[in-house]
Amino acid sequence: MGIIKDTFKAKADMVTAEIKELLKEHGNKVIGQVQLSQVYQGMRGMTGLVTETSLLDAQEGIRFRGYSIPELQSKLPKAPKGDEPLPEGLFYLMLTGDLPSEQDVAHVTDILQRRSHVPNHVFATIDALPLNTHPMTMFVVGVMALQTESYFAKAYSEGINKKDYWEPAFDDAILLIARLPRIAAYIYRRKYKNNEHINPNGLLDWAGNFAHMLGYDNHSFRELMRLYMTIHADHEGGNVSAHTTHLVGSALSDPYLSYAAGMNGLAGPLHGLANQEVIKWIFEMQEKLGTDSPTKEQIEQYVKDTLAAGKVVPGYGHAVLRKTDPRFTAQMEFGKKHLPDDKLVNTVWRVYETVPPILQSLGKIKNPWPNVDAHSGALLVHYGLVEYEFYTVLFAVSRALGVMASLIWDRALGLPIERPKSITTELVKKWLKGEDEIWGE
Ligand code: CMX
Repeated sequence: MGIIKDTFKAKADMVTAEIKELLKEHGNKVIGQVQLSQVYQGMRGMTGLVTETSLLDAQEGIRFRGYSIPELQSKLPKAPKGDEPLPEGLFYLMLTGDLPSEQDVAHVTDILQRRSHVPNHVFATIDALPLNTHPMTMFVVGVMALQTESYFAKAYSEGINKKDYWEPAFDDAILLIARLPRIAAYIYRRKYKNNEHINPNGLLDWAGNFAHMLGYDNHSFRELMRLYMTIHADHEGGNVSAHTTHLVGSALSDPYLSYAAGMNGLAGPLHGLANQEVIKWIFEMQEKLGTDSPTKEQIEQYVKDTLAAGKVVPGYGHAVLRKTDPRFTAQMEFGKKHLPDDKLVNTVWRVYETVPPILQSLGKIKNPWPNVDAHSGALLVHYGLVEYEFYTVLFAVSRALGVMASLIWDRALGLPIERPKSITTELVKKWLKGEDEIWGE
């Protein structure tokens, strides 16, 4: 794996030295204040983690090592005759901090291809699950079965020096990323396509080959997968999937265990599963209204009915973002370019015109704008990938790029086991009366 590993190691040594210096000089600087409401409300806005790979700005959206999504679309290498970035390039960028050359990306593609063979017991384990198992459950079970391959777990049991943790973590991460498309495609073809599997095409890039193994082999679907795998890869460190991967990894659970834990979080409807919920919600709306092109007035009523039933409008809102998610916009641009007349995509755009003012009028929602999940399903349906329960698996394959790059950094930086302090309401009440103290005040 030579080049990328050496590049990473040199970078990691430099950053480790920088952090050591930084903490020596500024380690006791106060970063912010914590309010009681934050402790009860999901630690929102509380800074407590370091994640090197990307940073989220509430107004601007995500930046990967400083680059916005449109910048990535113009600066990252592309497939032949392609316009969308190759996600391997984003992985290189997140891992090393540097924009890759065409050659760097070809190197990553090559590394992934060479390691993409999935052992048979993984397929056998997935096959043991009933066909009605949710694809995300099959996916996580598949990842857990693959854990038998962990270099990290083996090296730890053999007594590895802590300075070297990063190396087997690196090897595990690469192997996992290389194999996930095959596992995901296997689940898709098993569950929805009569168990008729498609062999990998070793001449294609990572996302192009994934599209091929899923059975969608035209140029624009491959382009969609390259874009999709790029924009879903990372969203800084505090979201449930990234944070869980980091947290579980901090116990020195190996990358397979950590990633599987993170993906169990991605499978929640307020996080990654929202992509299936969005399209399900739109299909149900179409069925209820008896039309595949609902008007704005019809959508308005349907949104109000959803809220009155005590449900969320899937695909809208965000814990950090306060504007339309640039990942939504990137998909909208893709739609305008490749499928401007698609009825479902046009419905998504009409929903976009309708939902924000309604959510805003409620007065309690901090972000009425669409997130990444509001758009993705409609594009997939256009190409025939209509089985929406599978959508979160696509998200999960992409998310591996970000959380694995971060996990390698965690081990290289020697980050310790994560262990924040929790309190009881009993203590809070005593503290408010001045009868007790809260540790760390
Ligand atoms: N529809 C209806 N109500 C919503 C809402 C939505 N889309 N978004 C937020 N709210 C409600 C919250 O449930 C909360 O209500 P209560 O006070 O009654 O509990 C209130 O508005 C305030 O919430 P908030 O501070 O604006 O949002 P949070 O940071 O608590 O939650 C999120 C963020 C994403 C979980 C929430 O907006 C949501 O549930 N959205 C719909 C699900 C979704 O699209 N999730 C995907 C997010 C992106 C991803 O991770 O993939």
